[in-house]
Amino acid sequence: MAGTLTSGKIKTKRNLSKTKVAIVVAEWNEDITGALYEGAYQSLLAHGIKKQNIIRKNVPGTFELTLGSLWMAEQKDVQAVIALGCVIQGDTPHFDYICQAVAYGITEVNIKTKKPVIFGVLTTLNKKQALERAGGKLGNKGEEAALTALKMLDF
Ligand code: DLZ
Repeated sequence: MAGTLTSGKIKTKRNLSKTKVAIVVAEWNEDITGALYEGAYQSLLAHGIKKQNIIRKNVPGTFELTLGSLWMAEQKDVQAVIALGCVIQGDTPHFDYICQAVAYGITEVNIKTKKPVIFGVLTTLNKKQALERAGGKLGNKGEEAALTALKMLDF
């Protein structure tokens, strides 16, 4: 893929041994979001972030990622937040409302808290596309979200 590294290891200037990162995970499509979490978690560990400094919080669905991320980003000792969700298109416009709401919501949390809050939300037409991006043939977008967080921390 052009542009940026989406998997593997990156070099960071910052020493990450004291960096605290929150990962907020939507419970809808848990098989997918669980795999995204694993991708993000393993990547943070591989870059030197300590186990005890990776805080996982669950929210019911992707729509709730905005508030969950805000609560975590407002904590003084949390330096970055990764929001993970998976919205799969159904027969109703619900998909569009959730996707739009969370995209705006997460943007606002970035601006309000001035901390990196990473948009790790899959928005796919079907389950197959989601699986391909959650450890399948197109990689793991959770890992990609972790790398994005690390790059923003290194800004
Ligand atoms: C209601 C709903 C639907 C239809 N689909 C999804 C989905 O594909 N992925 C997801 O994460 N959440 C979904 N939800 C739940 C909403 O995100 C939210 O939890 C509810 O609307 C309650 O606010």
